[in-house]
Amino acid sequence: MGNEFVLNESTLEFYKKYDSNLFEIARISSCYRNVFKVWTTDGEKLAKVSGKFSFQVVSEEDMPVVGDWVITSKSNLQDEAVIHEILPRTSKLSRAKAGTEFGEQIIAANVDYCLIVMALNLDFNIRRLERYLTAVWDSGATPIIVLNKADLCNDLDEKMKAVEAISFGTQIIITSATDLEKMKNLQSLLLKNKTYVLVGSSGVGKSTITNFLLGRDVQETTDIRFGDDKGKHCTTTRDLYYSEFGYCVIDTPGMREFALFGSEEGVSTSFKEITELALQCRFTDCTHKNEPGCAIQNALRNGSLTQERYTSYLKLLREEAYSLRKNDAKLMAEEKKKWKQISKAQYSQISKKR
Ligand SMILES: Nc1nc2c(ncn2[C@@H]2O[C@H](COP(=O)(O)OP(=O)(O)OP(=O)(O)O)[C@@H](O)[C@H]2O)c(=O)[nH]1
Ligand SMILES: [Zn+2]
Repeated sequence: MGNEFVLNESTLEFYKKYDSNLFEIARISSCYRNVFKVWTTDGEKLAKVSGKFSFQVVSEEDMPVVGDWVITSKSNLQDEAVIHEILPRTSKLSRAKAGTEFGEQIIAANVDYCLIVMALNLDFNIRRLERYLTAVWDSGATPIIVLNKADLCNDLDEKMKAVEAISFGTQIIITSATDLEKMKNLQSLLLKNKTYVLVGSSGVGKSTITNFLLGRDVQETTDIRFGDDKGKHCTTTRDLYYSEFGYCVIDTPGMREFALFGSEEGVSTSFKEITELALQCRFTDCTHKNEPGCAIQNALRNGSLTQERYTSYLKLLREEAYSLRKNDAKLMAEEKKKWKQISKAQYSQISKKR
């Protein structure tokens, strides 16, 4: 298990420039400070980045994260692999950094589907679902809505209608940990060779569902020990799991704080009807406040757009703009750092010549 992963065409294309006798493609299954766990064709191994790799790291995003495909070479040293390059990411799930820190922190890469878990009882909240949908669309992964705890819900039809109204054809699956048929149905819908993550608020049943999907108790599986940089020992579990059914599930602690980050694209995808309405406004620069012929104000008046949803849209737009501004500042800081590095390298060249 685990070493049968299938690579897509672009991955193989990327790999072509490497000598397959010396290098292989591996997938990051866990990250620690300077050590990684990777799945290789010979199973799971520890890995570190090469010296050249670490020299080229400018920001955190240049470091491998769970789910990354990487090029590794084997070293004789205790069967430790060396990471040379990260393959282009097809998706990245991020969280905005806390407080005054700039930018995004990538939690996982190359996720195909994101299961947004919402409980059908107390946790049920359409505005929160909108937020998750937006963030998932931003990440490059495809959202799937999982409505869990169906056993605790007695107005399922009503709630389904509310979800359908905002999800634009996103797949919706109803589950309950108490109903084996429903759980098996969810499992049967997951695709081979695809990578899934579960997001959602605390207590909605993510761990319960993950355990079922992997057919085991994740908390109790394979702890391995290894020495870190300082020769200390730490015990830890991995974050990327291969199921015997052929799909992967990433279950990483940071995912629990998966929050908004990124472009306005996610907002316009998850609020498609508002984006489309805005195109019908008489003025192309309509601010949708009091201009004549404003399609959004019209929709609000005739009730086809609810005030709650429009408020939610404006709020998410504002947050996205804020995280973008934070990121701009971060990019500028990185650019500066890069130039410092370059000029330092040039300086040492000059001093060598002397
Ligand atoms: N009645 C009912 N209880 C459920 C269902 N799914 C999970 N639970 C219970 O809800 C509680 C929380 O489930 P978890 O799987 O730990 O939820 P989580 O989303 O992983 O929570 P965090 O770890 O806090 O993020 C547990 O007591 C579960 O047994 C369900 O479908 N129906
Ligand atoms: Zn308008």
